[in-house]
Amino acid sequence: MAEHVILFAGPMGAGKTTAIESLSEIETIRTEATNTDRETADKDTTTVALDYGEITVSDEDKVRLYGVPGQRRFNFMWTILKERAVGLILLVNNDAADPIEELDAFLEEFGELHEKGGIVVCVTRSDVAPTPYLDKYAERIREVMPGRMIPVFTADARNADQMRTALMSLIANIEMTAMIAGNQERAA
Ligand SMILES: Nc1nc2c(ncn2[C@@H]2O[C@H](COP(=O)(O)OP(=O)(O)OP(=O)(O)O)[C@@H](O)[C@H]2O)c(=O)[nH]1
Ligand SMILES: [Mg+2]
Repeated sequence: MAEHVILFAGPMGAGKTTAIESLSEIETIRTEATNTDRETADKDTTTVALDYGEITVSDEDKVRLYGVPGQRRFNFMWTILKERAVGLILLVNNDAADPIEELDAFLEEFGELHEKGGIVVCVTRSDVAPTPYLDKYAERIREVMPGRMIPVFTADARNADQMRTALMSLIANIEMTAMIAGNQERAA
């Protein structure tokens, strides 16, 4: 049985806690506190340490789902959880003040996870704000991480099927990365 540790990162209100709740087969662990920054995200609570959930895929792979806080003042948790993860689901809410800048900032912070396994970008809340379109995200990814395979999806974090599609795409990438690394080791 293979085990994967997947990180959910992205700006405040992107839907990290919601996505883990949608996907998890177990009752999730949450660390929510009162949200004092309603200007950035108009919701009652915000994550202050982590979210945790689990899902089994293809009957044998257990996937541990960790969410980090979106607020930078809690970024000590980013460092701790980044170490453990082999893949990243980067959620960006399309109604953020500048979602492409958010994409950029989070790729800079978490981009190394591409080399460890893979990254998938999910653009959420595009029903609330239809633009920017996905091509703007793809363009920025090509600029800041040229030559890397980083899929971009539109996804509603509340929708388990959509989040599962993104997760399965990430796991396929992680397994491909592991296979290539294995082949290189055998050839060395
Ligand atoms: N309309 C709409 N709402 C969405 C969508 N995706 C997520 N949401 C909502 O957006 C909010 C996201 O909140 P959280 O899941 O707490 O966001 P988070 O990324 O964990 O935020 P922090 O922990 O504060 O960094 C929730 O109210 C979700 O129900 C979407 O695609 N459309
Ligand atoms: Mg959260």
